[in-house]
Parts: sequence; structure tokens; C-alpha cells
Amino acid sequence: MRTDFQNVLVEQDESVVTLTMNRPDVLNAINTLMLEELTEAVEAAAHNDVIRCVVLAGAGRAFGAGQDLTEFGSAHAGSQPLKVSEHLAKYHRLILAIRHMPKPIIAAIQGVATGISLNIALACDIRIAADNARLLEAFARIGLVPDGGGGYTLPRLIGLGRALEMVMLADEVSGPEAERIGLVNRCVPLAELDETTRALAKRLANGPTRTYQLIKELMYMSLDIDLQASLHLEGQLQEAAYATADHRESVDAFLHKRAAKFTGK
Ligand code: T3D
Repeated sequence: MRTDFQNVLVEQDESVVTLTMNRPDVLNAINTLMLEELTEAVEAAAHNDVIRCVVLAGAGRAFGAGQDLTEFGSAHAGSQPLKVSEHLAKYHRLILAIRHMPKPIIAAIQGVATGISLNIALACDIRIAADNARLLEAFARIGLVPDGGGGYTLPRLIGLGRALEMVMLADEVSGPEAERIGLVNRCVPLAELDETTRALAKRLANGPTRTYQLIKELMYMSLDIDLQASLHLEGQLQEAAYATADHRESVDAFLHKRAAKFTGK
């Protein structure tokens, strides 16, 4: 996949790819170019069969400071007002690419993660935060509603009451508190963030990738359907899982008392 982006670093280590938002001077605030590049990189990772786990990270001392507000400032000052729906459609493409990623995707969060940057992390499957993380839904601070899927993901992760409080007050949540309320899966000391993320990514990349895709479909779809529909879906997806090479391999490995070797197929 392309590695020559201006605002996104792409580093591949065997079957794990790390996409790092790379504008550290402005805490990785997302401008139009970064959004386009990140979307292209995420979509490329989805279609690359060698890659079996994706990590999303931020360069420097932050995960991301949200939308680049200088772009909003220029739009407000200019004669051409921002076409919000067109602008947001680009973010929506990214959020859907993350959500439909056919392999695990992890967000590694250090320092500030705010606004649309936080909501991009919330679209990922698993979040690991450093103990210096500062997570906030800053939208109301600048008179906006949460976008980038935050209205969907946030209450599902932490419950409606906490989500409303977090969005309306726009106060910072620390890494340890984020772990306590389920906003992130795990909070680790900053010095251990890279290694913890790498170990988790490797473990997932060596797992049954096709089955993970089916698991994601079952879990995410089941958020929006009733039990009967979920049971029906589970039946269809189990048919597909039953047919995978990894299922056969792991049963054979069990019967022969050896470790399974997953190919992701
Ligand atoms: O487009 C859409 O519809 C999607 C909508 C998205 C909306 C959002 O994403 S809402 C959230 C927008 N982001 C913010 O409101 C955050 C603005 N930034 C801050 O409040 C603070 O910078 C932080 C609390 C994030 C961090 O504070 P601190 O003291 O650690 O750092 P700093 O000194 O403020 O920032 C460092 C530099 O980054 C600074 O530049 P300078 O002065 O060194 O040249 C600052 O201006 C720049 N920066 C930080 N955030 C942004 C930014 N530049 C552009 N856009 C930013 N969002």
C-alpha cells in the first residue's frame, strides 16, 4: 500500500499496519489533506490481505485535536461558507471504512483525543489509552453537536447518561477514568503504550481473521436488531465460520494436542 502520504505515516510490520496521524505541531488536528490520506490508507488496509490488524495512532504528544479549526476559521472569514453536509460526508466515509474494516482495528491513544479525533477512535474495535490521555467531546465548546458517529458510538460504549454529560459539559476524561467507565478497553503507563499495542496487534494478527470479521458483523449488527434477528444472523455467520480453514485447523490442532496455526482464511 502507499506509504508516501504527507500527513499520515504508514508502517507495516509483517501483518500489522500502523497508521499514524502526523501533524504533531498542531496536535494532529485533521485538515482536508489528512482526512483524504487517512481515508485512503484505511481503505487500502481493508483490501490488503497481507494485513490482518490495523493500528491507528497519533504522532508526538497527542492522538488528535479534532478538526483543524484554522480551516473552519478560513471558511467563516471567506465569502464561500462551508458546505457542512459535503464536508461531513468525507468524515462519514472514513468512519464507515473503519467500522467495516474486515480485520481488527485498534486505536492507541496518548495525550489529547478530542472532537472528531476521539470519535474516530470510538469507531475502532479496541482502544488502548496511555495514563496521560485526555479524552473530550469538545464539540459543544465550539457550539457544535458531536459528529463522526459520536452520537451513535458514545452512548453505546458508556451509556446515555454519561454520554450526555460528556458531550454537554465537554470536560476532559483521564485515561484511568476512561478505562473505568468503558470508554477505552485498557489504560497503561505512557511508557508501555507502544509495546502493549504492538503485542495486542500481533496477537490479533495471528488470530482467525475471517472469523474476526464475522464476529464484528455479529456484534455490530446486533446492536440495532432484536434477539430473534440476532439469533438468525448468528446462524448465517456461524455457517460461514464453520466453513473457514481456521475452524478446521483449530479443531484438528485440539484433537492432535498441538497449537493451532491460523492463516486468517
Ligand atoms: O468538520 C466537521 O464537521 C467535523 C467536526 C469536527 C469538530 C471537532 O473536531 S470539535 C473539536 C475541535 N477541536 C478543538 O476544539 C480543540 C482545540 N484545541 C484545544 O482546545 C487545545 O489545543 C487542546 C485542549 C486540544 C490542547 O491544549 P494544549 O495546551 O495541550 O496545546 P495547545 O498549545 O493549545 O496546542 C498546540 C498547538 O496545536 C497550538 O498551535 P501553536 O499555538 O503552537 O501554533 C494550537 O493552536 C494547535 N491546535 C490545537 N488544536 C488545534 C490546533 N490547531 C488547529 N486546529 C485545532 N483543532
